[in-house]
Amino acid sequence: IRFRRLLLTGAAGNLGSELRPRLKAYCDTLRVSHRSDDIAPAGPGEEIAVADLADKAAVMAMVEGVDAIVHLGGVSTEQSWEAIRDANISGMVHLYEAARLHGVRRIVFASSNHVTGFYRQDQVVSSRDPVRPDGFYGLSKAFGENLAQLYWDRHGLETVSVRIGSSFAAPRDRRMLATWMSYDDTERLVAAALGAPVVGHSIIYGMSDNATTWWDNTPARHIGYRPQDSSEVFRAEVEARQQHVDRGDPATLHQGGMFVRTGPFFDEA
Ligand code: NAI
Ligand code: 15L
Repeated sequence: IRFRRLLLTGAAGNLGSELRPRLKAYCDTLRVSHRSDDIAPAGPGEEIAVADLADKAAVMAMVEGVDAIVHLGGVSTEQSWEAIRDANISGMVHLYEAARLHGVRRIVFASSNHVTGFYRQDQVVSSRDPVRPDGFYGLSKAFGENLAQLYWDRHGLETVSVRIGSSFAAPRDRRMLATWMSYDDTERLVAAALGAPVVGHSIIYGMSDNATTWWDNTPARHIGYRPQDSSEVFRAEVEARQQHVDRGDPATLHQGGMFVRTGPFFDEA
């Protein structure tokens, strides 16, 4: 797969900084976007687009002329409703409207495992199960997935919604032994999502080939993602570091971990 111009939003974030150099292999020009100009300057084959997702006109300009989008921008943790609404609700509508009007072919949307965070850790769920968001953040990602479905059904704009588990250099705790996705596997998944011939709106969980898992990716087999890493190599070190397991803690019992009891909700803000 090779696009003429690929847009990466959230390019200055944790995952964006990791994917930015890697995505150049898949396009002639990588347009990297961030909400402010606090982003590393454009390198060879790159161009910068500054846009706050809440700013409809700026998003429209950001999307003009691109063939496909890897959408990582947005609020990535449980924050105030207003911040989540602006970036993940309004921002998603701005992005999809801009994509429709500018004829973008496909979007890879960074959804989150927190769409189903209130399932328990002794359940294995698939994208066919009903959503059970663990907060406003997870709910906003469920909205994003539904928006993507609408734009496929109504306008033929394709999306792969990736319910990313934990994409970090290494798993940080016991929970992440199940949810971890290596950066190399993250690149493999994004490449598969961009390159699969037909995706409509597909939902896939973003995880490595971990020994323990809460997610069944069978419904997304057509994307052709084959993880090659596993969290197992970190298990001994993680379990030694975190010896105590509190089974009375909702964060231990549910897939969303700490997110199931992290505010702010209105009365705690
Ligand atoms: P991050 O918080 O480091 O990056 C998100 C970027 O979006 C930040 O640079 C932030 O400034 C930007 N942003 C926030 N509000 C914005 C707005 N209104 N307009 C424009 N930009 C805005 O998060 P990370 O870890 O890089 O995640 C990237 C994406 O993947 C996020 O959408 C996150 O929800 C999703 N994700 C990441 C996971 C992970 O393990 N890293 C797990 C699940 C989902
Ligand atoms: C997410 O959705 C967050 O963006 C990320 O920071 C991690 O906390 C991840 O989920 C996780 O569940 O580990």
